[in-house]
Amino acid sequence: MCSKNRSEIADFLKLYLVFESSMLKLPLDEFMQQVIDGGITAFQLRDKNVSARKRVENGKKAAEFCRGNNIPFIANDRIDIARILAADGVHLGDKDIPLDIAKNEFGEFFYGYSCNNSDDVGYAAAYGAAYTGIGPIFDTSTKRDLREILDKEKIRELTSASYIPSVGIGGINKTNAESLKNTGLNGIAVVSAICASENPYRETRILRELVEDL
Ligand code: TZP
Ligand code: MG
Repeated sequence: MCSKNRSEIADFLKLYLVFESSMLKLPLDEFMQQVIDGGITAFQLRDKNVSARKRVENGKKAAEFCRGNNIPFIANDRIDIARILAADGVHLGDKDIPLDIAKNEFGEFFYGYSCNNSDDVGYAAAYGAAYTGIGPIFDTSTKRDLREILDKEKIRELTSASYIPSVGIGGINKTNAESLKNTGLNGIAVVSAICASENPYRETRILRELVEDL
């Protein structure tokens, strides 16, 4: 657990890995070592395709790697799991526990909030989200019930609607990451581009280089 200022948050959003163990081509330990060596800047335990028990088991291992390498560890949706794993942050969306209630009851975490429109950004700002996840940026099969895909103009509108640092998500990979220049995003969040890779180290390195001059 730790508190972070705005510029620290903006820095760690550069290359934010959102983890799904069901996609991995390597054992978890090897995968974690590769993505850390490759240069991820934040880690989110999403892991929606496994039981809560397995998610906690995976999260324990992943959190150890993160903690040993100064990578913020964020839990998706589940504040109970965040607490069990002593996460730094929790990521919530419009179907999850409301941000204001979560912040009041579980104030030890910083909070990220998923945004698809200006109402979401207004809500994130009103209730003190530390960062916003803006998307989907491109089409993706990783998430069901995908919201409206955002064009560059819309992304710019949402990033400039508040001072909250923001990370883009949805279908981002090495072929399209560069197109996000000048959108106001502080970084990219990826699931399949890294999790489903045969060579997570190489994939992470390439993406990290691409986002250096976002
Ligand atoms: N939220 C919006 S799109 C998405 C989430 C969690 C999935 C992104 O996955 P991928 O594999 O990087 O397209
Ligand atoms: Mg959620």
